[in-house]
Amino acid sequence: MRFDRFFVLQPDDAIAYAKERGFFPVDAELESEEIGDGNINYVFRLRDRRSGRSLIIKQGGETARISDAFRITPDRVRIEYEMLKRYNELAPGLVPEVYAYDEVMHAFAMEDLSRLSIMRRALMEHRKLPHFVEHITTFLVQTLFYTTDIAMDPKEKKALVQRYINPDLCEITEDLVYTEPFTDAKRRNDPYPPNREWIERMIYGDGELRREVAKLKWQFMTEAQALIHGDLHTGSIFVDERETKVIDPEFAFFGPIGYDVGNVVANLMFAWANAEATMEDEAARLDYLHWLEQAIAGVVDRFRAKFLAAWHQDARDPLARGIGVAEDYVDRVIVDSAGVTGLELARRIIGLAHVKDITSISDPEKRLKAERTLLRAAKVFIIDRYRHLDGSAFVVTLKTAHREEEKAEKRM
Ligand code: SR1
Ligand code: MG
Repeated sequence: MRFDRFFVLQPDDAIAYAKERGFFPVDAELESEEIGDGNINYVFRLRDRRSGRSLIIKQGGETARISDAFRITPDRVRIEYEMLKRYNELAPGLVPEVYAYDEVMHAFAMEDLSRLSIMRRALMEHRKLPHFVEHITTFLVQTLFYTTDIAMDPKEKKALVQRYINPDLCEITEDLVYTEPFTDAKRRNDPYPPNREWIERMIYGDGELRREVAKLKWQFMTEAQALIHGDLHTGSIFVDERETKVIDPEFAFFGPIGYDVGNVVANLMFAWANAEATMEDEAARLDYLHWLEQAIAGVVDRFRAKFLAAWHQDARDPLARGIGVAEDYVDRVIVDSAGVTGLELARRIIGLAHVKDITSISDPEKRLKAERTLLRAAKVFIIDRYRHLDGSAFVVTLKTAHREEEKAEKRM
């Protein structure tokens, strides 16, 4: 057999593999394209010219695609496959279907979603997504609340904690999201050169910021609150005007719920900064920014409302029924989400894994302004996270940072 030992597939290998595994008949006229644009894995789209049927094969190598410096266990592919199956049960319709996992080739097959767009691209085209807030908050509550000790049998939950221990991928997040953006500890940060000096002064030079980041990092490393996605940015979501599908849960493990919520919120803010910098028509720009602000606030507020509803309906722990217990719990999750919003904003600007929303801003002055606005907001989200308890507080921090950056620009 050709596929009884691991190697990284090329597009032609993927055709042979898909036929051998029975995903297509041997006489199918397959075309194969590697379409992965993430930092870590390889993604092949296979399509039968005759029937039009298509399928995705996703494969993980022993190092990250972005750099061989990241050696990461291929067991992450098993985690991703199992998570997608679990999500199909917890949040049906909001993830792709998955078909088969191969532990030798570190690959699995899943539904082709190419009728949809990667959300980051859709937002950079300034498309409004009328159902996104409802879909993503349902996804968040279904996958997060229902994997906490409040909703699960604690022993079953502990067995899952063991099953989804994910040390290599957690290490990437601990380094790239928590440590390096605030210290440049491994000397591999990659700030936009005209912004380097500002970042050294305003970010690396801020002791209070580092102290609060340290608390958030220990929380990420120790709080097995729920089975989180672990990388829920807008490159991990497919959308159109009707559908939303979450992909890529290879960073999943039992961690703080706010990590997922904060990632969604921060990535809507990257879209906000992109629209602010690139939309020339003022009326269209203001309209789109308003839609994004409503989406940011909506994610926080609808998450909170649905989380409380799920709690009041399905909490199993007798202590969870006490007056105010659910509200205190969800308030803390929102505060944690604010902290993570700040971390994600900072790391995508300062660290080595950037986002196109920002790097594609071609006017240097506008890119600087976008970056500094988001970094000012990031500091407030991290240091003053306790005063972010509802969606409007998140929007106020973003818009205040924008006004402050405008004032600072005028003083220069
Ligand atoms: C080496 S991986 C860099 C980043 O890409 C992934 O999507 C995660 O966001 C990770 O931090
Ligand atoms: Mg990914």
